Amino acid sequence: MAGLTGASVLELARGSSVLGANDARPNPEPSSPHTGMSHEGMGVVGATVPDDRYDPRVFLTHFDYGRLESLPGGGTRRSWEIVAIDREIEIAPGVFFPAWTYNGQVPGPTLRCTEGDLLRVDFINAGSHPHTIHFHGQHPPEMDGFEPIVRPGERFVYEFEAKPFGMHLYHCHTPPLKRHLHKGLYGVFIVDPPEGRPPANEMVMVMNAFDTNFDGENEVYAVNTVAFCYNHIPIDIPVRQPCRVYVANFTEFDLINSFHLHAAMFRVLRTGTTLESGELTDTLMMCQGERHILEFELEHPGLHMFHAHQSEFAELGWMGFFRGLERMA
Ligand SMILES: [Cu+2]
Repeated sequence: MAGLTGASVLELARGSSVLGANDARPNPEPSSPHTGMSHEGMGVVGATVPDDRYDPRVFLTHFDYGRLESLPGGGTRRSWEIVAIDREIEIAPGVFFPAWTYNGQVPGPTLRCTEGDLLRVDFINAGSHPHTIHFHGQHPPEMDGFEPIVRPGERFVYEFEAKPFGMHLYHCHTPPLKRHLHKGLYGVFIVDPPEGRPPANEMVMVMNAFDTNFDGENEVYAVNTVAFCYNHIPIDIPVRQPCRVYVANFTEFDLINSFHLHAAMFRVLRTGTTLESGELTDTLMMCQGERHILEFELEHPGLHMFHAHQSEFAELGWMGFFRGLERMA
């Protein structure tokens, strides 16, 4: 796959029987206007059509805190309803993928709570295959989500205390795991420390990829599902203000993925289970299931590229830009 441009991805994907191409769709951005790149550069032609269930620009900064109840003996219960649904999603302009989703979106909603909360997740399987939700973190094994397998039409309620604080994950754990994960059943699960974290511009980035022709290799790579989405429209952030990115790797089929930031460096809080800033770097390697909090400030205004440092992944969709601004609009 090495060396393919986004345009080639599109041609490749159109050759697949499971994918549709909408030739009537608008083509508002034939290149990246902020970089002046043409088809000789990286990117895709056209744009994905906004979706009522999922927009990567909304997903980036959206945290689902659930429904809150105060418990009689003190403390807080947070509840969510998560429904597994089969759904076709657009992963690049005109490239559709037959996903299995939590609540109709890939990744699933970013669940957020505070250490010590009692969590209740009502899982309903409205999909066509058996699924579960396996949460990372500490909890009784019977709430771990590798069993029971929840069959289509069935439901299961997961209940456990949120701990330890950190950046965690959830995903389906039904065999064959590789297939259930790759189809889109995963999401981010953030447990905040009781005292919270310092204020920052917070974002969630899930590194993922899609095997559009089912050959066991990925054709499209991204953060937050849509190839080059933050390349077409950069993420605006104010300069000299703290930013915090919750990064997770859910890429299937490839052994590692990575996050590389240009023109700035970030501090790594590994697995988010610490309040102490760790290593200062600009490139972080991550295995599937690894997730870390990255904290940084942009010193200078202007475009700061970020991407996988595996060039192949970047060229196939996993790249974008932060745009540092002196003043936010
Ligand atoms: Cu599953």
